[in-house]
Amino acid sequence: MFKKILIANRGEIALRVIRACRELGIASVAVYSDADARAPHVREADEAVNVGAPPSAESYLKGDRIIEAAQRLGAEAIHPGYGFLSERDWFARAVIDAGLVFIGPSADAIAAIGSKTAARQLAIGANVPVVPGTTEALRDSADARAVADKYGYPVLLKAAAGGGGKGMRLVRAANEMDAALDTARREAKNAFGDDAVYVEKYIEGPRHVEIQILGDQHGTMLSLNERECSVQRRHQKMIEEAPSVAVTPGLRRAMGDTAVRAAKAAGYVNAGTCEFLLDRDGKFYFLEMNTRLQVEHPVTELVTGIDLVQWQIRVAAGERLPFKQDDIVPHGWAIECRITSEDPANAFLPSTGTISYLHLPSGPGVRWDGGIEVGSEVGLFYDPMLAKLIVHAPTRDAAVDRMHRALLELTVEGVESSRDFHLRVMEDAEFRVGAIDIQWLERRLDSLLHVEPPAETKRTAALVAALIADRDRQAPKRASSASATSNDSTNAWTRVARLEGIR
Ligand code: MV4
Repeated sequence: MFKKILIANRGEIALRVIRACRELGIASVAVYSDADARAPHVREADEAVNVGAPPSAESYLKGDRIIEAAQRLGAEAIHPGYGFLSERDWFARAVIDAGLVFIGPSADAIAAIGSKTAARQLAIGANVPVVPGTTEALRDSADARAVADKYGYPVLLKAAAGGGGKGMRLVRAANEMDAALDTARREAKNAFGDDAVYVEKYIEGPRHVEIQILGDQHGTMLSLNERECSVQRRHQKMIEEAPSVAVTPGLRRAMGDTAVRAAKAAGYVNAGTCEFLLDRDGKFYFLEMNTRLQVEHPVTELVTGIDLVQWQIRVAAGERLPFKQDDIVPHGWAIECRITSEDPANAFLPSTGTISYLHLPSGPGVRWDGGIEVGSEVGLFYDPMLAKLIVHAPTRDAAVDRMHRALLELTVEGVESSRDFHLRVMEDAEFRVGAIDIQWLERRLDSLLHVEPPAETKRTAALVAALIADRDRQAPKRASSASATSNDSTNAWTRVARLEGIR
């Protein structure tokens, strides 16, 4: 086993990896930018190295500097977390060339899976169902129309080098093709430096269901079953759960076997994820493969009982997986909410500031994977995800109730957060029964943001507002005009109640 690992990341995922290291008796090295000198991951690691200025391009993306730090401090392996350098094949290669271990798949596997058209070809070769469409880049719009006629409208244009929805364009009829192809090419060129675009048949109203896989270096490749990730906005997932209400035991086996076949065909080792669209008829289609640990890995950990980060480290050190596929049975239900510093009432605009107060949920079945504390500065340099709140309970109903309870316990002050938005989702009747697809959140957003607060909250808010008004009448010079006189929005009332009443 390794004696020391460098973690090429920040925030909650750096802390998550530090925790795994500590449990395995491995020393941890953090890296940090000037903006993160006092961040929790720097304090919690055994050692820490400054790698540059606040912008990611000048610190967390400086692969050479990070590798040099690992060598200098005697780390034997690098864990990339997610985002930043985690899916850059050149970084994985540079780590190996420096005589270190990259905790993840091989550089060649990352490169092969990174191209969407190459991944589709690989999937087809492994008898993995893909969405009907091409595996070659389109030549021109006449070519595109000919292909679309073959599969039938609507079709989607997708960037060959892409992923995550960039360079994607829906085409409903032939007369839209020219303009859509131009736009898709321009977006693809800007985002990936490659304007190659291909065509897929458009699948209407599917779910996003993904399979977690885990493989060792001795030929064992396992499916750790599905996660349901349909609740997302503009390709940003907001809520994930495991298992999925749409997946029967038979479908779970079929999707798991498929994901394992795709991973083996790619020569994959370590943890990875196969993304699928699951249509209304229960048919599934391979979309793409993510060659990293994912943000939502905790829901899989809670229902399988397998510590994914520990096993990433252990298989990277050459250990064998001791599990058999039949041992992996989901237990209960897990839900994760991504708590972000975004203002749902204001089009999810990122909010900045200093965390001035923080009360964390706890109690039965509650897990907080966070990267913030009181005093943390939340700026615009990095991702707005502050933490993940994850719950585990025997059934989906109990998990939704538990998440609602845990969100009620959570207070974040100093920045706007998605907490109230997540509460509204837990109260939503459609979410409650799992009637969700990839368009559900955007369809439902307006009504979610304009619900009446519960009677209990309004009563508390009214009481507190009356007390403040009374205080202000007695001491007019100390009056805070903002709180006592605002009567236009229930938000201001609930904020007053939370600030003054509950604390
Ligand atoms: C699709 C699709 C419908 N039909 N492909 C979005 C990002 C990229 N990973 C693939 N995406 C989609 N591909 C076909 N043929 C719908 C989406 C899609 C989506 C997929 C997963 C999760 C959320 C999504 C939101 C909008 C569109």
